[in-house]
Amino acid sequence: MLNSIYDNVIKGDLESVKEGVTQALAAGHGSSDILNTAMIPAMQEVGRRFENEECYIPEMLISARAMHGGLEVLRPHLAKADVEPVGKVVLGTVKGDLHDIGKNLVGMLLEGAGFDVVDLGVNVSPEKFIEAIRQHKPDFVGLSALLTTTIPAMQATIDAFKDVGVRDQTIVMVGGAPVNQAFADKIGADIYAPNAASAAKKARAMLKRI
Ligand code: B1M
Repeated sequence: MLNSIYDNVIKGDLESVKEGVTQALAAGHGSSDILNTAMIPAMQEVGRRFENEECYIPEMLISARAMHGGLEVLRPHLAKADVEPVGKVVLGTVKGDLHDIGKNLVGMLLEGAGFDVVDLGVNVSPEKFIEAIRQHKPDFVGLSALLTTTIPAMQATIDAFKDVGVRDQTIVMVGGAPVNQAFADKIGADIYAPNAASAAKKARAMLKRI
């Protein structure tokens, strides 16, 4: 069952992915099992094929669409309803970057951990993050980036927060495949999380400390 979800994400067969995830849940597979053993490895394989020129952007896009469909089926299982919000997060993929699957997953697990999530989407400018900080007064701002060419936008965003005096009003969390702890330290982020589960765990732990 999980193998066919894996194959269908790679093929980009949206309906089969949604059906497969629904059936896997009904058969008792846990949502994180479905994610970590089928869906995420499938996207990694798509990335490997793209790198080796075995597939191209249209194929990546239809796989991403299928992944989104599967994530929507998983959403209620990842995000528990009826939990009092423990804090608020403004989340977005930084300027110049259109990747949102990982960011969406982080959002879902933060919701599951009890956070109220304001998702600004992709290609989010520093100005838009600043506007959202002023409007929503979040406990955290989460910046996601998937490209080595867009991680400098994380630094630019944090610098812009300092320039307008909002840096001290919020905790900044960063993540995404090319990001690591050393980079997070270098740009002055408060938290680096390597994956969505750790983002939710670290966000909760940080709130308990303050
Ligand atoms: Co793009 N892409 N892509 N792509 N794409 C990568 C990232 C790439 C590694 C593929 C490759 O070459 N192997 C490569 C980047 C190379 C590099 O920078 N070194 C790449 C490239 C080059 C590009 C383009 C430049 C291609 C081109 O146009 N020539 C272009 C850029 C467009 C742009 O953004 N301006 C591009 C476009 C696209 C699509 C639009 C076609 C599509 C995105 C669709 C979408 O997201 N809606 C796409 C896809 C699908 C990928 C791959 C195949 C899959 C990404 C993904 O969703 N992974 C990717 C290859 C790969 O990752 N192996 C690739 C699954 C997801 C669950 O993982 O996003 O890593 P991830 O998220 C994880 C963690 O990183 C972390 O938690 C998540 C879940 O555990 N995390 C956070 C993420 N954000 C976080 C935030 C946090 C904390 C943790 O706190 C706030």
